[in-house]
Amino acid sequence: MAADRADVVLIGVPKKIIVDGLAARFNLHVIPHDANAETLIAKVAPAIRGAAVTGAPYAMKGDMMARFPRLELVSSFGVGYDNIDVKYAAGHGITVTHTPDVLNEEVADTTIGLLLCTIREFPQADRFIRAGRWPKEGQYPLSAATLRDRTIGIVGLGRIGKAIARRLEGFGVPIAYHSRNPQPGVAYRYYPKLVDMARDVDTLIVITPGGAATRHLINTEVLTALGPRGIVINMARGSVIDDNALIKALKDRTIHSAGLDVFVNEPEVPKGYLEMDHIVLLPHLGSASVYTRQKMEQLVVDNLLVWADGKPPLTPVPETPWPPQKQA
Ligand code: 8YV
Repeated sequence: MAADRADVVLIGVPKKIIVDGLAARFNLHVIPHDANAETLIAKVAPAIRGAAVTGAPYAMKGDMMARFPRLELVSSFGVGYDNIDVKYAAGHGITVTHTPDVLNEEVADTTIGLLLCTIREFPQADRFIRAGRWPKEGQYPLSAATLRDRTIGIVGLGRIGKAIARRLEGFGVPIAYHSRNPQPGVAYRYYPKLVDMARDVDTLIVITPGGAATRHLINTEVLTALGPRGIVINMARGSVIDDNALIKALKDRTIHSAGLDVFVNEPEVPKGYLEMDHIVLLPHLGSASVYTRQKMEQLVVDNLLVWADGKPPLTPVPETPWPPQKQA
């Protein structure tokens, strides 16, 4: 059914491309982040047929979806959608879309940047100059780690994992991967068990979806297997790492270092990480360029526009295939 001028809510940060793109076609209701939110939701809820969610920490859980009885489509910003209750959506005939592919290369670029910064200590060296230490202390110490003698294990060889692996091929380092199933047509060594891969490599790049299935995948057992040369790069979700285990391993130096782009309670970062100078922390920058974010925003809009034309949404998540099927 075509949905011209359908009522659509926007939950999250009112990003310009999304607001302009949706307001041109729908009755758009931007939910404010103040005491007026409840009043507006209560007023518009019966008419709402579409929603745009502009990324974590904003979410669309089942209790929120339940407030919109005519809801058909949730267009979510970001490739990860652990902030959206897709199980509830699947059970209620609601399609969820996300923004895959348009960010693959950017996130892969950021991963390589974070990897090199972590291995070669570039942020620490920058701080060394700014603190006026170079003239006093002489050359910044040689980095204990190098990419030259490393073996990389990628945790999650999806679209972004493959883009990272392609780049690493250019660096001439051996690559292995762990995921639930082996990937067809991939020559890298596959490990069905993460702990076995951790034992054989010294660098883990984590780029697997978040959510319950991967919670605390990187735990004490995996970090112990990784060993004292170990480096963990997390580009996935904070939930994938057991922070207590990682902080302890880093403090005790039972692994070498870590580069973290994501955290469980963003923008809060555990104090244990902030206190350590030998790791690298980024404020969730994976896809964060104007160029890539514009493409992601446009895809949020386009999914709603094609749905409004009665056509299949462009990028539904696998849990809610199109056309939607209401459970009996
Ligand atoms: C976004 C991301 O920064 O796409 C994702 O899953 O983690 C990032 O690209 C995030 O969605 C913004 O909330």
